[in-house]
Amino acid sequence: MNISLKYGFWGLGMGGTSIAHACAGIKLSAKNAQRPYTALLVNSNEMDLLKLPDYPNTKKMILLGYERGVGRDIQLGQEAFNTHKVVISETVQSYFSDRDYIFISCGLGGGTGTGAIIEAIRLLHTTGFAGRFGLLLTLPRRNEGRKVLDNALQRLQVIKRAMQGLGAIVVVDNEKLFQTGLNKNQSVEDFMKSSNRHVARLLHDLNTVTASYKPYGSYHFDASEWLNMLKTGGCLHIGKCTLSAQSVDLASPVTYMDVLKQSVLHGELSTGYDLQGATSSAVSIVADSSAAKKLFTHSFVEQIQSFLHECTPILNENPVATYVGDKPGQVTIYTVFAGLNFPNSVTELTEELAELERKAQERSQQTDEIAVALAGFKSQGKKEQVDLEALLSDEAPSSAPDTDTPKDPFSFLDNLK
Ligand SMILES: Nc1nc2c(ncn2[C@@H]2O[C@H](COP(=O)(O)OP(=O)(O)OP(=O)(O)O)[C@@H](O)[C@H]2O)c(=O)[nH]1
Ligand SMILES: [Mg+2]
Repeated sequence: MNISLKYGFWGLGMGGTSIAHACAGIKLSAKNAQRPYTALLVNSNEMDLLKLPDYPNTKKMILLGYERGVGRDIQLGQEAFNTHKVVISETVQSYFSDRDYIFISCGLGGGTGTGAIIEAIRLLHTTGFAGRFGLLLTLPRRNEGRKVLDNALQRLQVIKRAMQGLGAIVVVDNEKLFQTGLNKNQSVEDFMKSSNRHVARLLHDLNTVTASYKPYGSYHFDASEWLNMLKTGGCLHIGKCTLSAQSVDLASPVTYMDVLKQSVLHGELSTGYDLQGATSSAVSIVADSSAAKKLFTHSFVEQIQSFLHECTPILNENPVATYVGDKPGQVTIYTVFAGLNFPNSVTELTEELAELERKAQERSQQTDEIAVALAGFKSQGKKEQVDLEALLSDEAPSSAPDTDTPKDPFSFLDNLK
């Protein structure tokens, strides 16, 4: 098994470091335990960083002075990053010096990763990585609350403006993964771990297809074309489906086109893209040698090409590459679209936040019944005391006890022998 590109993953914050760590944990293949990717893990929270097991191909950096985390405060997250920027910059440049492509990985919504991401982009852009890095971003779930949604949207707003000047953005929509992948008996932590492995495996699979399998037929998608897609500004949408070779009947395209269409519609990591805006697309199909002979006919490839053309009518090319793989009886189809706008789940997040803000506003305008009741309450004890003082001063102002110099309660000490 070979890889096309040597990736480096730069994880920021807990979500970002967890995903980067999962990517560094990927082994080349079932037979080869070598780990082909490296990860630099930067977090403020020391405990979260220590929880990730050490591998020879990972490096951890704690943002000293902020070890307890920054509590979802993006200004503080940015400050923590900037405080250590010089050392981070030196580390990034030496640690990633042999890498072909870097992913900045960040769970949007927290303080550390989200606070640091714009600075991290700036850093890579100005230290020799311009044009060969992209973003791996998670979108928060809809129920994560105002602060998290607000943090994520603040950064998405900036990234949207800069989108065309950056590399690919791979969006991992946690809500989508949660809705489609949650096993009801799983804890949230286990779910996160399995979804991080899913992201890591998918990126690795795409990176091996182009380098590991024997091309079948005239066209093949090579590492430089894959790198070009990763260098394309905008979101990268990935679809994947696996069919049993037996279930495919060439005489009836519905036996494979339906599954393929569904896989593009739903996506592996996020959904809701306007595919018509794609600036490039590619399909890679891997089948074992006997299935390849049977399936990879002109009409099969044309069916898939015409589907791609329907999705992206403005593109001149709809490349479909076919390969011979090693999984008996299996056909795997990967579809990739580059140069896309954000998925519509970003719009849904803005709507969710607007709704939460509206509810908060409504709540703050409600009459505070408790405050009203408290304002109307008058202490009887206080009233009596005031009345008594008034009485004393009116009736015998001169005979009032000497209140100016209160009696020293400890004066008896003076008389002790
Ligand atoms: N897919 C995935 N998402 C995660 C994971 N951990 C956190 N997230 C998401 O990332 C968002 C940000 O959370 P963290 O990464 O913990 O935040 P942080 O950057 O460490 O920031 P602070 O803890 O506020 O300092 C969360 O709201 C989740 O939506 C993970 O392991 N996998
Ligand atoms: Mg954290």
